[in-house]
Amino acid sequence: MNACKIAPSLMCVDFLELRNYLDMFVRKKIDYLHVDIMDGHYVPNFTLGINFCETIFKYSGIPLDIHLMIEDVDRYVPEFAKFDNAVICFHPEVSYHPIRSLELIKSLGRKAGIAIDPAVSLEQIRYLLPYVDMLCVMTVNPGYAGQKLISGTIDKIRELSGYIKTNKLKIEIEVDGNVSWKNIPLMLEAGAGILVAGTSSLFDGINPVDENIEKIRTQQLKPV
Ligand code: S6P
Ligand code: MG
Repeated sequence: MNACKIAPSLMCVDFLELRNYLDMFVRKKIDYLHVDIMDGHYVPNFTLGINFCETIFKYSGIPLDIHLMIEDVDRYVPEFAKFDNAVICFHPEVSYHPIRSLELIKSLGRKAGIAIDPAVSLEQIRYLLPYVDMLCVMTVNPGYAGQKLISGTIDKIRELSGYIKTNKLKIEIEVDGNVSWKNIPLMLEAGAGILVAGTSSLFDGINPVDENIEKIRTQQLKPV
């Protein structure tokens, strides 16, 4: 099993401690900062925004993993594409022409991804895959942290991973939602390569976050 990448979910941090967390993420060579962008329409919640992205990227230089949970994707992509090395994911069901949205992201020099709602199947996104750099497989309903895993989603990671290998596509699989100590080995075994770590692991409120980073890095080596 290859080393997995870790993308801390920043909607789960204690904002009063943000600077300390960013310093530590730089020290720990964290791969991505996962930033959830919600508009109160596509999902019934609001979270982080463009100014937040500007602040944390300017300060840390860590590539942003931008998870758009918004309508009107094409209108906002250029705003988020200004962050070097970012990967930008959107939910294809909210774009009239998702291939056009993927091409827009790539034309602006960024990696393009799609986020897959728990109810969306491989069949529904098959024709998008040749244009995709990353799949963000959601294992909870989009909108909130701290939810329970929806059954069947880990099997979907396995199915997608098999499809990617069979078709020799170059796509990384990220998993987002209830990435817990119990679920991490199952998700990795199924083929996930990037873990969005939120309240179920990194920010579990039990151990310090820097120790939890090490725990994830160690845990991935253990057999399921
Ligand atoms: C949810 C969002 C996620 C959450 C993450 C929280 O809509 O896309 O990125 O931040 O799932 O993790 P946890 O461990 O609280 O489920
Ligand atoms: Mg997310």
